Amino acid sequence: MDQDIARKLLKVGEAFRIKGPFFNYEEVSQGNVNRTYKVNYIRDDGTGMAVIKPYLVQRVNTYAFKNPIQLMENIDKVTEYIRKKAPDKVSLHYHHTEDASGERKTYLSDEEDSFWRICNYVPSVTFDSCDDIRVVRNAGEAFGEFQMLLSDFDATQLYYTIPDFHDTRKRYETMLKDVARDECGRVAEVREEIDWLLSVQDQACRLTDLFNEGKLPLRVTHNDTKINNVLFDEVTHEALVVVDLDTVMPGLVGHDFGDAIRFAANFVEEDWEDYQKAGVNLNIFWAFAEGFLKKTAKTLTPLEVETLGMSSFVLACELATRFLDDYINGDKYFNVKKPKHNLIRTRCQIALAKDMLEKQDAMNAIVRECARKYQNA
Ligand code: GN1
Ligand code: MG
Repeated sequence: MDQDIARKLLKVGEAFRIKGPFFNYEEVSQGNVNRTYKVNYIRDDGTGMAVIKPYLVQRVNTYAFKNPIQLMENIDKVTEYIRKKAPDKVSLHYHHTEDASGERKTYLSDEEDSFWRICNYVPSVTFDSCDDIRVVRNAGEAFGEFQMLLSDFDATQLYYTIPDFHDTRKRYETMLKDVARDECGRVAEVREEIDWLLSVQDQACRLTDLFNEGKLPLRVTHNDTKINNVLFDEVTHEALVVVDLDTVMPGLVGHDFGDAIRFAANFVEEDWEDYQKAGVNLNIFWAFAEGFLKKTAKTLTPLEVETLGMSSFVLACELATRFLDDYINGDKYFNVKKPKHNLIRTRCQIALAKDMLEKQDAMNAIVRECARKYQNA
C-alpha cells in the first residue's frame, strides 16, 4: 500500500463522512483515464463483530474532463432516471460531502485541484477479455437495455462532458494539427500509422458524415462501452449494471455498438505487444450483436441497422487516431504504464481495423440476421 495514496484516500473518505476506521485500499486497474480505488473500511455488524465495508473511490481526470461538476450533474440525472424506471435493478449511488453551511455535493474538489467522488461498491466480476459467448451476449443486452432505458430521457438536459467526443472528422483534424506541431519529435517514427489512417479516412468518418447529413437520429448513448464497464453477478454471470457514466451524452447507436465490438471481439487485449495478432472474433461479434439487437432492434431505423457492421471499423480507427495523437503529444490524456504504450495501442487498433475491413461482409450479414430475428420477435 502506498502510504501517500492511503493518506489521501483517508482524507477523501472523511470529507464524504464515510464511517468506520479506514482499513486498506487496492487500485482497480481497468480505466485508462480516471484513477479508481476500492477502499475498505471496518464496520461493526451490529453484534460487535467487525465486517469490511468497501467503497469505490475515484479521482476524475480533469485533463480529460474539463468540467467535472457538469459531469456529475449528468450522472445524477441519469442514475436517478434509471432508478425510477427500473427500481429493482442494481444501481449506482454517489455519496455526498457536507460542509459547515450544510451544503451537500456529490464530489470533492480539493486544494490540489483534484476531483474525487465515491459510490457504492457492487460485489461483482468484470471481464477485460472474454471468450464466454453467454457473458458477451449478456453484455450486449446490458448496453442495449441501457440505451433503451434512456430512450425517452430528454437529451437536452445533458451537458457534453467532452465535446465532439465521437466526431471522427474532428479527431482526424486534431491529430493532423498535432502532427504538424510535432511537439515531442515523435512524428517521424509513426509516419506509417499516420499514412494508413489517412488512407481510410473517409470510411472511418462514415458515421460522422451520415449524422451531419441528417440521416441518423441522435440518442442518449453511453459512449464508452468496453465490456469491463459492465458488472456481472459473481455466480450466474448475469449483467447487473452498466458503470462508467462519464461520457453518457447524446450520440449515435453505432458509437456504442462499435466501441463494444472493437474492445470485446478483439482476439487480443487493447495493448497487446504482438499487435499483429489483433483481429475480430466473429463468434464474439455475433454474440454481442445478438444481445444488443435483442434489446434495440425494434426501435432502430433501417439505416441505423445498416451502420452497425461498419461502426466497429469506425470506432477502431477513431481510437487509433486518439491513441496516436496522444503519443505524438507526449502521453497526456491516457494513463500509460510503459514507454510507447500509446503507440502499441495505436498499432493494435490499426491491425484490428484492417482485419475488420476484410470481415465487413460477414459482420453486416450477422447484424442483418439478428435484426431480422428480433424485429419480428
Ligand atoms: C478510455 O476510461 P476508460 O478506460 O473506460 C476512454 C475511451 C477509450 C478507452 C480506450 C473518457 O476509457 O474513450 O475508448 O479509454 N475514455 C475517455 O481504452 O476518453
Ligand atoms: Mg471511461
